Amino acid sequence: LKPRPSTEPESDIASAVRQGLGRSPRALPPWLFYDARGSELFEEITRLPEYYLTRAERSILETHADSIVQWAARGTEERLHVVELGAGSAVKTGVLLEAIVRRQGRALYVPVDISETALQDATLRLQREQPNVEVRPVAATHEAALPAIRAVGPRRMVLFLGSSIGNYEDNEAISLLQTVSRALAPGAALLLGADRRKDPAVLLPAYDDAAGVTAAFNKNLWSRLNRELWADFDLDAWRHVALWNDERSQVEMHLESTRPQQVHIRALGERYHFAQGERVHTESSVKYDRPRIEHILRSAGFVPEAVLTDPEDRFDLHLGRFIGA
Ligand code: AVI
Repeated sequence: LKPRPSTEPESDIASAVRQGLGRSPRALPPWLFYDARGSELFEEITRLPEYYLTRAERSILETHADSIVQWAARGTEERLHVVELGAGSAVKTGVLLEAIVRRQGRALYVPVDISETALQDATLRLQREQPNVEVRPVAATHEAALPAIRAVGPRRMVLFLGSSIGNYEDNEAISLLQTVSRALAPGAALLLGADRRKDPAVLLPAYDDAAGVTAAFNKNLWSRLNRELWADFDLDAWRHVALWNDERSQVEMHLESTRPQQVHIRALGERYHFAQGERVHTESSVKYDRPRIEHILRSAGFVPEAVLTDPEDRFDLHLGRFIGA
């Protein structure tokens, strides 16, 4: 195998890794986790006893599905259609789609995700389980998905669930919502899941579970680079680290080098030296208080109209109405 000829443009993955390992301290964007194996491991995480986020959000959706749909459809007789950003396996969405079908007989559902395998699984399952829902999957970044979102028709309910917003800095989250809102008309509804700030004794196990699934999810990043960028990361020489950053109100995941080592990434034509104990920051998951999320919503042109919470008071589902930029 030879490194790619330098005249060819680098793939998104190659340039993200070149940038991330070139800066100090080193950090990589979390979207790199989601190759087919990474998406599978994430699904496993959502079923872990320690990872309360998915269960909490599901319980909110199950309890309030009909009133959420009523709220989203307020002020219009038109059919409501659903766009989901970062849909993944779309398991939680089923309960909302059922409520929409109860209201209007059928629905159009556009799941957007960068993982094609997760989308395929979701589409096949929904087609089997919910024949009254037409599924139009879009494997793309949010930006690239805008034309597909516009094509859904004027009355849209946009879902951004699972506290995925927490993987972005606030200014990035605002510009992501602004980008999406370019495809929305005033009156459109946004459902935004946000994990709440709480005791690190609850937060940290959710990102460092006893069965080691989150550690495998984090380390799978190196397996992906070994395969896709012809790198030679030795997985045994790295440790999964989850820590609480109180000042930034976020759980952080890092990969820590357990010895001094050199890694060759052939597709980049680079060798990287890592000191013993050096960390590569792989993900931040912000934990919110309500004013912080409301600020993000307002800055992107949404009025926060209501918040729903799970019975254990851990997770919030914010209902925002788009009023225009
Ligand atoms: C997708 N995202 C919201 C998850 C989170 O909680 O930040 C990803 C994850 N990382 C480790 N565990 C789960």
